[in-house]
Amino acid sequence: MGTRTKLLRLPDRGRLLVATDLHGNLRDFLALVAHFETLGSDGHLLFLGDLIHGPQIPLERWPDYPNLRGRPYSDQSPAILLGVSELMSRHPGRVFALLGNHEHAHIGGPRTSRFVRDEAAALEQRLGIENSSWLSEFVAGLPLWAMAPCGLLFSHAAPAALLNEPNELERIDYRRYDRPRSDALDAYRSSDKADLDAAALLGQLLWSKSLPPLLARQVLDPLGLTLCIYGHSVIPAGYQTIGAQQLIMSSSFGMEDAYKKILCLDLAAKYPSVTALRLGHEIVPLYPLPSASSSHDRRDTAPQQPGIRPTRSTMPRIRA
Ligand SMILES: [Mn+2]
Repeated sequence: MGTRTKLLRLPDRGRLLVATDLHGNLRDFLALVAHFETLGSDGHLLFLGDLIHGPQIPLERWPDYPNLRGRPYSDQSPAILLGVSELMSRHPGRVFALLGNHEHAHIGGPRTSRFVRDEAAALEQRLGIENSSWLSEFVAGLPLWAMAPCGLLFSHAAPAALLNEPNELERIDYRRYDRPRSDALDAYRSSDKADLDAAALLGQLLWSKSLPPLLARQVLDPLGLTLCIYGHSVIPAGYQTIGAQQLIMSSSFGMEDAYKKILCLDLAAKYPSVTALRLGHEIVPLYPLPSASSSHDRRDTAPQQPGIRPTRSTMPRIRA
């Protein structure tokens, strides 16, 4: 896989915005970009996966789907991929995305079928051959975990992996996975770590909904980390803590606007437990949008960056 790594190491200074599970919601993506732009030149942005695959049903039929809370939208995954790619090339080393199970579906993972029978096939049909090939390359290069010196572990789903050291993640091949069983964690807990098959590990890492508090400690302690933060599940209130070391967040999908949450963190700080993540400080509502005068970074009054202009892109042009 060349220089591709499954583990992203975040810097030890600057601000970090974190959002998860956009599922093709372009309006929420642009709201997030507005937050990012208030951070100025030391801002970083991390997506915890599932950028893509949103509802493709007529807006007036939303009431027929009880899981579709919030303001109706139509999937705009192609525009989000273009936007993320544009942000990454405009802000090198400051914009990151982790692999979610919906991205994984494009490179051999289980085909997701929340809105159509095969969401990966449906999106690739919209993208066309050239852009689908770009998408596979992009997804294959996404890391699974991000670690920050401030004590945080980020992942898409619950980080259900007892690693002795984080480089063990590199054994994973995204093309090989085992679908997790409901008892996978128990089996894993009692098994010898060295024997854990990398394919089983990948399945657990992309699909586990949460960890028991004791297991979270066993995951984090060997890595010298204090807190894990992930998405994947819809939390109607926007976030939920489990014990002292886990925060599940919901930024977009399945949410009412008023409850959508993002994180705004100080990479130079220390976060010893979930109580260090305070509503209104580290846990920030996605809406209302930040005004020009309010900045997440109280030390920085750098001028705002211009908005997204699709002028230069590493991604081929998308068909309408
Ligand atoms: Mn997911």
